[in-house]
Amino acid sequence: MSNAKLEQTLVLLKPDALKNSLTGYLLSQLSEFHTGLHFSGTKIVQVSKMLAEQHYAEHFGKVFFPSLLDYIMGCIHYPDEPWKRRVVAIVYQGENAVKKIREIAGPTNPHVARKDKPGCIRALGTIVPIQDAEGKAIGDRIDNLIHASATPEEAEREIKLWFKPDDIPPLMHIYPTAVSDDYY
Ligand code: 3AN
Repeated sequence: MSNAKLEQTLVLLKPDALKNSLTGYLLSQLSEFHTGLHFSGTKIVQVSKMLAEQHYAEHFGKVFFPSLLDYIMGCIHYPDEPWKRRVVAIVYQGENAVKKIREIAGPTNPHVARKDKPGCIRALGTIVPIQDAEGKAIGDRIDNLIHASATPEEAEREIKLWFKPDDIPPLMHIYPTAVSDDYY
């Protein structure tokens, strides 16, 4: 029997998680033992500006948008080592995958996470003020270690953005896939 009907969600281990060697901890927190979920895809991605803009399209035009792009592209945590600018992108699959991973990730804002849900992943994050050219504070950058899709609809959009169909084993596909006979 395949897992084809089970929900999928996208997780990104962001550059601050890599920089602080938290990847092992995060993977343990998200393991099958804790969540009952399974990997169906994983890759290391050097995030292009186009991918970052597409992923965070809903925040386009907000004051923190440029710093959000720099953050996910790794420019903030690896300013002088461009080869280290990566995220670990993972598709997890299983019953209620979106909700289960959001629970473990916790609230978006690390201050709120520490107050309301101590022990969650984002409780380990930080908030950095953003300044304009004159040094005036204009907003915040939220470094919260992990991205987790917010809804099954968002998960589908994001997984299709980050992964190609053949990055995921055929028996774990949950979205219809066009097949071309031209080259086979
Ligand atoms: P979540 O990541 O919890 O789904 P979203 O989708 O609202 O939250 O935001 C995506 C990312 O955009 C967040 N992880 C955070 O880095 C950044 N972000 C969201 N809201 C703000 C804000 N008010 N100020 C600064 N950064 C924000």
